[in-house]
Amino acid sequence: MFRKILIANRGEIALRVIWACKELGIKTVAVHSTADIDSLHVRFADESVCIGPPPSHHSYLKIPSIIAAAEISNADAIHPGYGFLSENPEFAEICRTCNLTFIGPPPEIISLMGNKSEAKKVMKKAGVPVIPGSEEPVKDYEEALFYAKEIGYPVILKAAAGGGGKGMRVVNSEKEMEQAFKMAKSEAGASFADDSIYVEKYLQKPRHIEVQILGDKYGNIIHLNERECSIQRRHQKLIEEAPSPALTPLIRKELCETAVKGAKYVGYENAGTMEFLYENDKFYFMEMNTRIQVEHPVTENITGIDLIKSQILAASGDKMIYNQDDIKIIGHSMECRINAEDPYRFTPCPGKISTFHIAGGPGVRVDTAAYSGCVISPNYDSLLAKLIVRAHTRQDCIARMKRALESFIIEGIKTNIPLHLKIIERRNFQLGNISTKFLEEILPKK
Ligand code: MV4
Repeated sequence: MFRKILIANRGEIALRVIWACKELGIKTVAVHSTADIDSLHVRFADESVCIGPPPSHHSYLKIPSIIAAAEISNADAIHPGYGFLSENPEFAEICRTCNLTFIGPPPEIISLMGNKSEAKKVMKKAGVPVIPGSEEPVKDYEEALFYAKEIGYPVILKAAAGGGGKGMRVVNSEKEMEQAFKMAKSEAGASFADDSIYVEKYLQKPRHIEVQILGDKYGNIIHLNERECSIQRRHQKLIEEAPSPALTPLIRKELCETAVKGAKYVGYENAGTMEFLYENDKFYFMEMNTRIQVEHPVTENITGIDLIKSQILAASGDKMIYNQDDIKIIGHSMECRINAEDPYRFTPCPGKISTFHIAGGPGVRVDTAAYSGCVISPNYDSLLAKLIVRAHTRQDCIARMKRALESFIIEGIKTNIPLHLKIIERRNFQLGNISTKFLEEILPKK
């Protein structure tokens, strides 16, 4: 087991990792930018190291500073959290070279899954259903036209190096292709080192359903069921829940077993997520995320498994202690991401929080690094807190979420709590009739 873990992150996820380490008896090292000197992750870690000025590129993304911090503090492993360096294969490789255990899958797997078109290809080979499309990136718009004709319009152009929405263009007809291809390619080139574009059938109103995977170093891989994350805006998830209200037990089993088959095929290890689009009772693999995700607590709630501890144990070489049959779904769980932003304009709203009183009571969990008097910096993402509830049924979860949102007091800055209340009060949300188009359909057009 590790003696000391450095946490290469900030905010609520850095604290979440510290809690897991404390319970496992592992010492912790926080790293922080100068903007985060008063942060709770710095206060609660056993040691802390300042790694640079506020901009992420000069601190939380700066590999040499983080490696140096691990070496001077004599840490034996690094937990990357989510975002920042969590899916950077070079970082995982450098950790390996420096004899620091990267808590996550090996760099080869991060790299493979980082190329979305390669990932699709390997999953197809593994027998996982994928969205119909070009198996390789296309070299020009004429080749894109060829595939589009074959699969039928509308199609979507995606950046192979992308994920999360950047460099995507929907193409409704032949005449839109040339321009859409150029736009997608230049956007991909500007955002990523690689401007390759591939083509796939565009699904009009899919659900986003993802499967949580957990593997050890010895080829034992299980799934921890699915999460539904269809409530998103501009590829930022707002509400996640588990289990998905859309799946029957039969489809759930098929989806989750397919995800495990795919993960086994690539020799996956540690925690990971297979993302699927689900439409007309069929699911299609989209991407695999090789990190712990923001929404992992809803899975912890319905399975009773601590995913962060599981990551640490798996990385240290422990054998999986669960069989698939040990995993049962217990009740329902839902998470609202509380952001420091204008609830309808969606502009970030940094500043000082004057009052911060979290929701509590039965079945409520709040993962946050905020407190009364803390300052939300404009340098980082606007996630302020994750409000997570659990209850026996989805309906009870929604009622619990409503009263928790109403009793969460945040003053001094704007938050999206009013938007969350509006969403969960919608009839279609309550009925579980949601898709990736839900938010766009209920928001006033500007
Ligand atoms: C799609 C799609 C429809 N058809 N691919 C958005 C993020 C990126 N990871 C992939 N995305 C999508 N890919 C096909 N073939 C619709 C989306 C999409 C979406 C997916 C999940 C959650 C929210 C979304 C919002 C808009 C579009």
